[in-house]
Amino acid sequence: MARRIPEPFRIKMVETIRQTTAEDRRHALREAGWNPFLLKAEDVYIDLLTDSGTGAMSDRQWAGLMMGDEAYAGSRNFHHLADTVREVFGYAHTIPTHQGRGAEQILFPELVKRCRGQRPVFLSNYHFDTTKAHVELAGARAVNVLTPQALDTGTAYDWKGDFDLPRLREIVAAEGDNVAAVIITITCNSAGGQPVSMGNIRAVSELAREHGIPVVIDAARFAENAWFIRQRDPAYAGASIASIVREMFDCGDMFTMSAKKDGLVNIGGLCCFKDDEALFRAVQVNCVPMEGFVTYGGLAGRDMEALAIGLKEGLDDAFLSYRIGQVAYLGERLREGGVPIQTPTGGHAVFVDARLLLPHIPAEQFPAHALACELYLEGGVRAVEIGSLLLGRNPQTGKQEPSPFELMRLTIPRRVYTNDHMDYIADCLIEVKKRAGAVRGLTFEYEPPILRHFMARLRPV
Ligand code: P71
Repeated sequence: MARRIPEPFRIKMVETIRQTTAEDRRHALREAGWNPFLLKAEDVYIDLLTDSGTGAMSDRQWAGLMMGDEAYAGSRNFHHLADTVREVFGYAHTIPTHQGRGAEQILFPELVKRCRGQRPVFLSNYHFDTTKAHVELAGARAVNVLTPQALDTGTAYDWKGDFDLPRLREIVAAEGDNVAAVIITITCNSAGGQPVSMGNIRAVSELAREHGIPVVIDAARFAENAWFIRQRDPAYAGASIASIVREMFDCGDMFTMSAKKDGLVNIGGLCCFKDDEALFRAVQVNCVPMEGFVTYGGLAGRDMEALAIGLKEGLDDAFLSYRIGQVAYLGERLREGGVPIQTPTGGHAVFVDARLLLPHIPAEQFPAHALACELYLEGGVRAVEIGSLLLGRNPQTGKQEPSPFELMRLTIPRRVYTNDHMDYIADCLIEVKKRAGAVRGLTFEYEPPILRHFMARLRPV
């Protein structure tokens, strides 16, 4: 087993978390309709629902909060943020937003308006669920063009976030003017926090440029992607994270970002443009009624200050090596314990393959969700399903969409839990594995019509 990388920080403030009894947890889960989303956070011991907005800010970021300039327009913190974006990404124009989906809702309608075809389509390695929702709200289609290597969780491949390039070429040729944009999601969340290689980013960008298609980067986990490139691509072995980030973003025309991940803040997003001033102005117009005036976009001045600081802290070598190392350590413990996971382990989470762990539970009884419930009952650990429950039904036919994965995501917040917490999580899941055969599938008691996973109520079959 690889040596653990100790936390590159010391702890100045602590927040008590409460362990519960098995009886407490049974009661809480029943009350929550067998849906971890509906649990009270206080009934959770270790919360791995998401890495989004759940990280710990540094002393420097907290100090930045005190420097908030709460002017309605043109605050000093906005300018600090825009300068930081220019420095880190090389993009001239910045619009702050309240979070990632805020950026999506003001950008995508403009890309659809500019699309020359009659049936606009967005092509991505994999659209995250809010991204797909905003593509569809803008009246376009969302098509995923992920490398097939990502689907085989048991076989290691360095770049499971890559686009399937031959397939992308075919679709671009067939769709012609309908292609509104290509969205490169780094890292690829839905495939298991998997990186996209620099070669793939460059090839996708060149193909798009040949056809006059705009390239959007969905940048939520951009620093983790850069770290993987340095780790796995010998051409970048000696490169700085900052230089890899610049090279990745040189391949894009604009980016949307949920800053709640690698931006190391609890709230915030960005919508930025390299040099397309006309598009930037058009998106600014959308920002005002949807997010707020163009120099705050739904954020307080102090939030923008914390983000300006966080964007640069997130590039730190020692931090990234520890961060991704911690997730990898949890992955290794689970693999050693015989728990099947997406291999290699992702940047922000370990994705457990519930199809392999609970083969007796069919997709329509949501094996990964059943596993998440069982893990909560075992030790108060809250994970999240990324599978059939999340994917939902086809809105036209009402039939369950076939999901390429049935994964349970153990998402690790940044700088929050220690390596001892990782051991606890692994011990709990290995315990659940021992009784895997007895875990039962789930069926709906209440199924909401859209985004059902958030509010659904279920019961064991
Ligand atoms: C994640 C999330 C946030 C989430 C979503 C659903 C349930 C719980 C938590 C958000 C992303 C993302 C990518 C690649 C855009 C967004 C939207 N991820 N792109 O993974 O991963 O950003 O949440 O700030 O609006 O848990 P937003």
